[in-house]
Amino acid sequence: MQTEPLTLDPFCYSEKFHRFITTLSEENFVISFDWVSWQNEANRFITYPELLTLADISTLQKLLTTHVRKERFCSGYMANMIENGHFLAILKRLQVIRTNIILEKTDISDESNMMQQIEIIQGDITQLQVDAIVNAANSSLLGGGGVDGAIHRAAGRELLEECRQLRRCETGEAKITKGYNLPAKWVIHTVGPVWKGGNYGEDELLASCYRHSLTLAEQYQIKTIAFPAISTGVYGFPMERASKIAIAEVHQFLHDHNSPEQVIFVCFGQSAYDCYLRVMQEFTEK
Ligand code: AR6
Repeated sequence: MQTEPLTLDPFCYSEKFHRFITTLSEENFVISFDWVSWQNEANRFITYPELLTLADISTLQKLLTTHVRKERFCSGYMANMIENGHFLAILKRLQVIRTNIILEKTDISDESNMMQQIEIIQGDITQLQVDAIVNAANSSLLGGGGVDGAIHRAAGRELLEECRQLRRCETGEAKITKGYNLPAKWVIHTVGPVWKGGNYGEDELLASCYRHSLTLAEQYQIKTIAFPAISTGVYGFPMERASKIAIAEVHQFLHDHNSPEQVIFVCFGQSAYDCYLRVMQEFTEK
């Protein structure tokens, strides 16, 4: 734990703020950690400040420690962040977590722990260093466009060879292969439903994709898994409806099982990302 005296000058915050920071340090909220790797992590919050609404308690500790330790705070990424007014968001998130703590009378409630296992990011799933990425495939498993095409391109021809041996995969089911040239060790191929207006079992089939993928992940002791927004591209499933199903299914699975440890929803583009964040927010407030 850091024990240095807190120096907030030249940042002239209010008396109330000063008291708040002092309380935090008394509560051991100021911690030691690896500053170098933290720079990258902190950068995510600058690019996507909305992530603050989902930050876990150790991230908040780092954010606040960075802030309290003025010299890092001035020279590093955090300066921009605080100047852009996101510090309030950090405090708000802290307040939410603290309310949970008080309500549950435990360190952190099971529910908030579970929500911390879910992460939403924007990006290209093929770049992720996770144990497994999920592919929104078609039932032939022989590749196609969208995320399927991107995964096959990045993994190389060996992936296609292994997929060929698997033969087919039915809608709502999942099969696993190695990741070959991908940073991810495994690829879980699942086939989402084609959207036909919503009255042809599409919701249940999509939910089944998430359940089967997570079941395979558990069998293969996969700790971190990333999902694209299955069926929302070529297959035309409406994004908001699909993201509600995705979040609800993952939440239920994490509630009923001890693994995987981390589930990442990878959104391709700003509007998908905004949608997931909004749906996740609504879900946590329920
Ligand atoms: N990383 C993350 N998400 C991506 C990426 C990427 N690199 N590329 C696209 N997405 P889609 P589907 C998003 O069409 O609707 C294929 O041809 C995309 O923006 O890939 O399940 C298959 O072979 C969208 O939100 O999959 C099938 O024939 C989501 O991934 C068919 O498409 C899913 O879009 C499957 O259609």
